[in-house]
Amino acid sequence: MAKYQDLADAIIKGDNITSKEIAEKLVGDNIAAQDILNEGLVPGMNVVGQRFKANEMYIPEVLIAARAMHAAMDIIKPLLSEGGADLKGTVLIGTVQGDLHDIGKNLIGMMLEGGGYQVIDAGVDISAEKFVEEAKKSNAKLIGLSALLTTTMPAMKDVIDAVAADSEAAGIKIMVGGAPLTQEYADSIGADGYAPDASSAVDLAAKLL
Ligand code: B1M
Repeated sequence: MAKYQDLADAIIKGDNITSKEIAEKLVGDNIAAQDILNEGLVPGMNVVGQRFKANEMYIPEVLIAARAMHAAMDIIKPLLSEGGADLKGTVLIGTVQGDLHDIGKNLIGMMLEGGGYQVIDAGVDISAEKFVEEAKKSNAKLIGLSALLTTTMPAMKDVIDAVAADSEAAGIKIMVGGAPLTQEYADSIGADGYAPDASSAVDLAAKLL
C-alpha cells in the first residue's frame, strides 16, 4: 500500500507523475481525502517551505514541488468537496492595484493550498473595491495582499480602509507581503499581519484564521 511519506517525498522531489499515482493509489485503498491532504500533501509542502526559508531550495524547485502538490490535489479535490471535508478556511489573494508582479503571490497561493486552505486568486492589479467584492462573494475570512513596487504599497491601505468601511466585510482579516514591505510598514497601515516569505505566510494564516 502506498504510504503518506511516499507522497510527501514525491512532492518534495517535485515528481508530479509519482505524486499523482500515489494519490490515486491512496484513494483506491479507500483512504479519506482529508487524511491524504493532512498526512501527505501538507507535510510535503511544509518541508518545501522550511527548505525555501533556509535557502536550501530555490524558487524553480518550489514551483516544481507545487506542481507535484497540485497533481495530487487534483485527484483528491473532488472527494474533499464531496465529503464536505473541513478545509482550514478560504483565503483570497491578489496583487494590489497598479502592480503586475505575481510570482510571489502565486507561491503564497500554492503554499496556502498545500497547507490545507481554499485559495481564491483574484489576480493582479486588483482594486480595493474588487478585493472587498471578491472576499464577500467567496466568504473569505482572510485577504492576502501582495505588492512589489514602492509606488503600489499604499494601495494596501486602500484595501484595509475599504474592508473597514463595509459592514458586510466585518471580521475579514488582512495580511500583507512583498519584497519592499516591512513589519513596521504593515503596522503603520493597520494590517492584521505581515509575512516576509511564503512559508511564514502559511503560519500567519493559521494564526489569523
Ligand atoms: Co519588476 N520590479 N517591474 N518586473 N521586478 C522589481 C520589483 C524591482 C525591485 C526591480 C529593480 O528595479 N531592481 C523594481 C521595483 C523598484 C521599486 O519599487 N522600488 C521593479 C520595477 C521598477 C518594475 C517596473 C516598473 C519596470 C518598468 O516597467 N519600468 C514594472 C512595473 C510593472 C507593474 O507592476 N505595473 C516591472 C515589471 C516586471 C515584469 C513584468 C518584467 C516582471 C514581473 C513578472 C511577473 O511577476 N509575472 C518583473 C520582475 C520579475 C521583477 C523582479 C526581477 C523579480 C520579482 C519576483 O518575482 N521575485 C524584481 C526584482 C527583484 O526582486 N530582484 C522586480 C521573486 C518572488 C518569489 O519574490 O515577489 O518578493 P517576491 O515574493 C516573496 C516575498 O516578498 C513574499 O513571499 C514571496 C516568497 O518568498 N511575499 C509575500 C510576496 N507576496 C506576499 C504576500 C504575503 C506574504 C508574503 O501575504 C499575503
